[in-house]
Amino acid sequence: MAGTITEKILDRHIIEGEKKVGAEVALHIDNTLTQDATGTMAYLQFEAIGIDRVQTEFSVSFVDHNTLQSDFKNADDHRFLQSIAQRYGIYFSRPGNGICHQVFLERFAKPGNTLIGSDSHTPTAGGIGCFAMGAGGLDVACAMAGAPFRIKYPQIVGIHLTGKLSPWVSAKDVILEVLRRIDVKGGVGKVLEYFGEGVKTLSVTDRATITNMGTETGCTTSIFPSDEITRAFLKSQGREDQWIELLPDENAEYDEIIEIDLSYLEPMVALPHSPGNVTTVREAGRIKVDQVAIGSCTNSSLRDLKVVANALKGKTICSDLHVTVSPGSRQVVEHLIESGEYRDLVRAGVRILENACGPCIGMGCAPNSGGVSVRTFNRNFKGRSGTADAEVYLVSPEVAVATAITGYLTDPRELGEFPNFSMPEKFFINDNMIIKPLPEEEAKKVQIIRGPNIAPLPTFEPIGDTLSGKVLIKVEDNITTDHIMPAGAKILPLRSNIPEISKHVFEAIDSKFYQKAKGNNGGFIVGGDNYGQGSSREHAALAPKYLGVKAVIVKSFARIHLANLINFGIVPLTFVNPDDYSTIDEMDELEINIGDLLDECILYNKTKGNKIRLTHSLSRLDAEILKTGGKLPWIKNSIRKEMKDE
Ligand code: MIC
Ligand code: SF4
Repeated sequence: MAGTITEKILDRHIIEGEKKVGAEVALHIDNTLTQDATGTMAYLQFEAIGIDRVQTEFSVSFVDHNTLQSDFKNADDHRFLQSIAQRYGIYFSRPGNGICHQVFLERFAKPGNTLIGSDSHTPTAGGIGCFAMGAGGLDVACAMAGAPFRIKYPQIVGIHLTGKLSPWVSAKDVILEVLRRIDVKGGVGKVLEYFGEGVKTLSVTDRATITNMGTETGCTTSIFPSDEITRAFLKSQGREDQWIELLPDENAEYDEIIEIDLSYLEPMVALPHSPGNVTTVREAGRIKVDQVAIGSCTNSSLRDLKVVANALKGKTICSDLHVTVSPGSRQVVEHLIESGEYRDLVRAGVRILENACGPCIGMGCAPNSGGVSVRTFNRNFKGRSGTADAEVYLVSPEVAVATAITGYLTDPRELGEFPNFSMPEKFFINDNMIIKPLPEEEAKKVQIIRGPNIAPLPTFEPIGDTLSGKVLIKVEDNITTDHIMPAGAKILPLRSNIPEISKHVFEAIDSKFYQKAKGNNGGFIVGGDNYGQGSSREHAALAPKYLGVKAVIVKSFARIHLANLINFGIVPLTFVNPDDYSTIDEMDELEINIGDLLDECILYNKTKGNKIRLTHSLSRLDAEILKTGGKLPWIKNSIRKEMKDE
């Protein structure tokens, strides 16, 4: 197989390993990004590695998730992050500058580069032809220290785009269509690579909307070519010199092809409570709506907000609902102000929020009880909005604005002509909220500011050959990291304090989980398929580990969470026979002989008196990391050795 973009980039970045689907390869990582909610841990871990300065081409630290500052906690994190960025040679995007993925796309992302970010929507940069993956904070810390990032060599799925989108249909509908077809685990182990004539009809930010939400398929990443449109975008951002052409060869072969004729697409919607629960807005029917929330890293570009502003021009939002807009970046805001479109939004009654994640991660603007919220975001997991019984629908900015006007989930084609607006040829470039790395000698003098919210990293012991304990919880398929380690305005401020945040593990599913884990000296988690889908938050592994969870036994795992479990010394095991799932119950007493973790192992269910075969997808290195008690203890010597051997 030759000539896909994925192969071209991987060929230039593979340091070790065989180019064979499923085989582990080690990749050189050019750039990293972190955001505040995962960043504090990532930088504490980077410090623990003991390297003096980041080893990447460049690394960027953003503050965008947690900006409420309802007490000292957030503010402590922000101070810590700024000082640590200065100490170790990292760019720092100050709070208020914008959502990490939007700002990274505008000001940093480079076609042909590899990027990992401690946020699952890092593939947004795939819109510019960057091979960008979400990862746990510890893996990002390792990449900052110069270590390679390991992935399973992916299957390459070609998504062949033909035709052109109709008015009122946009990039969000394309990715919702992909999700309709392959659902929330259809992308596991795969890269979704877009090609074909239809690609030329999509702008870079359209493409970024698609690669952003590709994450919801569980894929390793999604990527678009870097073509003349990419060049024009980089030029408009004053970065044309960073453009390289990156096209698939004529004879590029894909492991699988998905055909999408853009002209046939219509406005789509993901119904509660899964991004894969997709249908057309037409089929969903007229649903009464209480809130419309526009923004997030999926749909907060200038183009998206211009659609909203222009459709609302001279109108007032429906009196029955609230509308929020969270712009993606200051650049977007500046343009909206300059063009007068900001005023159109304000006059229509929109509540304009900060350029940050905001309601997407439950940081304010939770819907009313049982409320219906229509959002341009990428996730609608139950409770994520901050209201346990809210119903969240995911749509394009076009559907959102039509809904804001009528008060019902509305097909935007009912609004008549698509509004006319123009995009700037050159964006306002103002990087005054991005603090540049200091020269090395000056950086060494920087004092790191650690407020009381920055708790020390917990340490863990090596793992023995036999694991025993009780099943603390048994869960179903598609459990998200939001279920395991909730976020939102109450819990997000605890991200830098593992003992505190661990009190909230599985809170929404089982309010007694913390007590059970404590009372039984830890134990096991049993789950179904696609366990740990969603975010990259390593707290969903780190906090259970802190509570003594020894192994997670499921039918299958989501990629980033699986890596996080290994990193923190929780053994990830899968049933050889998925039917065995039904034989285990909560509070069963188990004993698992894991040996050296190079083979299958046997679970002995003492309560039921039966034996079950378990397996795993661990490499030799993973097994070694696990047995050492996780990547942090392993890292101090091994990472340094790995870097010396290169
Ligand atoms: C999310 O969208 O769930 C988040 C919040 O951005 C997470 C990261 C986190 O939990 O801090 C993600 O997607 O990785
Ligand atoms: Fe922020 Fe939401 Fe994007 Fe996560 S999905 S990075 S919370 S905007």
